Amino acid sequence: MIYRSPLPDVEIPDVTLTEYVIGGAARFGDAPAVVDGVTGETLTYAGLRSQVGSAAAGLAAHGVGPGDVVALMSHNQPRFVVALHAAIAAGAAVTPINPAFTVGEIEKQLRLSKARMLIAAEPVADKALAAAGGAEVVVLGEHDGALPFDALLTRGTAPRLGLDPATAVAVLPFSSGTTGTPKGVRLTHRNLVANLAQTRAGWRIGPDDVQAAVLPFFHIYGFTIILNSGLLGGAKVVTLPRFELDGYLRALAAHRVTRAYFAPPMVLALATAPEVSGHDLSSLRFALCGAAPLDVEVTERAQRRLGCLIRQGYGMTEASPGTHQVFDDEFASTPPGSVGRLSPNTLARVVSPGTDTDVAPGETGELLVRGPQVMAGYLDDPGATAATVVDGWLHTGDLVRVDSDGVFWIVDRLKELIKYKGYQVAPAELEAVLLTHPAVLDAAVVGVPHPEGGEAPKAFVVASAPVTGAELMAFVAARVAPYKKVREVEFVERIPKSPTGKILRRLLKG
Ligand code: AYL
Repeated sequence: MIYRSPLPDVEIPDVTLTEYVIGGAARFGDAPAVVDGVTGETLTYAGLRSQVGSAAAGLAAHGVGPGDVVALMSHNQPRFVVALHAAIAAGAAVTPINPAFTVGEIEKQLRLSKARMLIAAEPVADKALAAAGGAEVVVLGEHDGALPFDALLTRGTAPRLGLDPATAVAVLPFSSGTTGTPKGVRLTHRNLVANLAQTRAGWRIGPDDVQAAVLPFFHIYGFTIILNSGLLGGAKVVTLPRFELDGYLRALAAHRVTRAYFAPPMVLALATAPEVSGHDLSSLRFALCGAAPLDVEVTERAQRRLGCLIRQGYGMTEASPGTHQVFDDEFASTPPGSVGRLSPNTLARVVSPGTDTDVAPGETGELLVRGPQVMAGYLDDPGATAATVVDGWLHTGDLVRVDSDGVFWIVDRLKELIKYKGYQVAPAELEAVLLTHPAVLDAAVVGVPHPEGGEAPKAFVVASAPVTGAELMAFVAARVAPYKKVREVEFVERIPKSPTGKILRRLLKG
């Protein structure tokens, strides 16, 4: 049984991501494209287009071109957008790096992605320089030892490259997928253009819209759904570097935000904090939450306080990311606990996990999706690619149910991935860190419920020498970004494993 979108297929233009997103910017002229919600610094559509063109020319003159990977490590700010599209327009693939990463984590992503340049925000320039190795460091601003990004702005325009959108990789975000450690996800220009065209069919974003962009552009949700969808529609995108409730509410009111994008912890904060009633949020027309499960009761409380419906988005990095949508026209009629219906040009199956057998309609099974937004594959990992995309079907590792209206409900997560505040935490990565501790003989990490994070990593450890849980948590914390921290340790005599050596995580989850 193959499920289809209720919407007709859309045409996918045969252009690069940057041509698609800002090629039409001339139409929006001096309208604001990206506004820094903290400093008020404004980049107009005309300014964005000319800065992207001249920075792309500068990068090309600097030797950056097709086949190169440029890493970009920054919080949300207007310069992120210029650097991103300039590197893409120069023909490079951009690998976004979380600025909260440790030097070791940055080094690893640079090494795996083979990045030749690292463009970093000023506050994380020292980490960038410490991690860079052979990559050249460019800074958004000024910093000793790094080339200022503005030095790349020349009088030129973006080079004409003749890239094939169907095969050239535009963005290389990292995801652990259904198993193992983070891998580069090869998203082509066509994958991303497709997902923007698909998204646009269900959500009308126009020049009158103002999008609040606090969720990071270095994650695929912020990247496609908030930033590039907004620019494509001619909206004003207001950037905030981090979520802090009061500043966020002030930005919503001051900029008359029409479309807000949340992850579950933000909805939880909005549902409970008294501050919400002190702000004029009457401009809000649309609010979306995605990246992790959202409680219906929390949704209802938050939407009452906001005076705006909140519905869920769903997808994954490997699908650019959107596969399901609650369409604008169906916002009120779609139940808040669901993730809506299939986006155009997207097919789905629901199978009995580990098999190719469809479950009966209405039954729970693993979601498989297929469409032009599905990645070209993982970087340098044909084994993981073959296990994840089988005959064109992306295995999501999520358990879902489809109701008789074709509305999908996420029931559970089958894959080992942990989501802390919507961010990916790969158990295999934390297990590898734990195993480097001299007193750790064996370790397994699973997600357990956590009040603010939704879930958080808990480690089961077999010790070979005296060590405390606090010591092990500090050991991991020194080596990974704060959101990946192990927050609980339990000592055990052995880790349950299958005959082939696979950790039986379900047994540990209890
Ligand atoms: P990644 N409910 C439950 N789990 C979810 C949801 C949701 N609404 N959305 C995402 N997930 C989980 O790669 C699910 O396990 O991309 C999925 O496989 O960081 C995994 O997160 C993918 O994590 C939108 C709005 C996509 C948001 C997103 C989030 C993409 C996260 C489309 O319209």
